[in-house]
Amino acid sequence: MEILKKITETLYDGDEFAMPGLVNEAINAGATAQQVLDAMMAGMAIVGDEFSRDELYIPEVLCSCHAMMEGSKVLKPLLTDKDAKSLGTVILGSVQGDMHDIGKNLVGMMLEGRGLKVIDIGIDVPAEKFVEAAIAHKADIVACSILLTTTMPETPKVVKAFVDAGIRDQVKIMIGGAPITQEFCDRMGCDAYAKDAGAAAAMAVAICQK
Ligand code: B1M
Repeated sequence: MEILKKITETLYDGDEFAMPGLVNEAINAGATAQQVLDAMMAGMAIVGDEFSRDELYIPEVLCSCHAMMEGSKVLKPLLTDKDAKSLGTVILGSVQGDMHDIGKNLVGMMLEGRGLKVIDIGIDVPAEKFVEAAIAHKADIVACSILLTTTMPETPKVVKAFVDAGIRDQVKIMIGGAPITQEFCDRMGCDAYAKDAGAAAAMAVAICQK
């Protein structure tokens, strides 16, 4: 579909003002919310490749992020069902030292879309804050987004914080993000790993239904 190609290009160009109109146009033309999301993510993948080769710089990357966020706002009602009865509660955050939040926000939308209550505690979250939030909200799952190889070592700190608080057996710890693998999840003693937002939502539902 031509409009999806345009969305990928516009995401790459970082035109946050054009994005909502294009997303609506695509939906009206019969594209699904997932197809539109995939088109935006294809643009972000190009941005990521060029960023890693120093062909794009942080201000340009941030323009693409804003375009992604404006597009996501239009998609949110299509990906979530506010009337769904809550299956369980998830504390969601990016680990300490990690400022990336686009993937985390998508995970949050998908979780809500599958009927989970999401408490988003933001970015750069220290291990103890995950514990405090889990206790305060009687959470079933703590979901940590990890985008940098340098923030991967936060994972054992989160696990240890739950052990130290004496509630490790009451909360499932789910991790995900570009550098995370199932092998890393198992080695760190976490309960679940999900590759992307859709898989995270399916995993969270399965955990809460057990
Ligand atoms: Co950053 N950054 N960044 N960055 N950035 C990456 C991650 C990088 C791979 C780019 C690169 O070099 N190719 C690289 C990491 C390399 C590494 O760790 N080995 C990198 C770097 C190095 C950095 C800085 C250190 C750069 C610098 O300052 N020199 C710096 C670090 C800041 C910090 O966090 N302390 C930095 C800064 C930034 C910006 C601020 C410019 C911006 C973030 C803005 C924001 O988030 N509001 C940014 C961006 C945008 C990126 C890239 C280009 C795109 C990330 C993104 O939003 N992708 C990224 C390159 C890339 O990913 N190709 C890059 C789209 C998003 C939908 O995907 O976040 O992967 P993603 O989320 C997916 C899955 O990972 C998964 O589901 C999501 C959707 O399906 N997922 C989960 C995520 N969390 C999950 C949790 C789950 C389950 C699945 O369960 C709990």
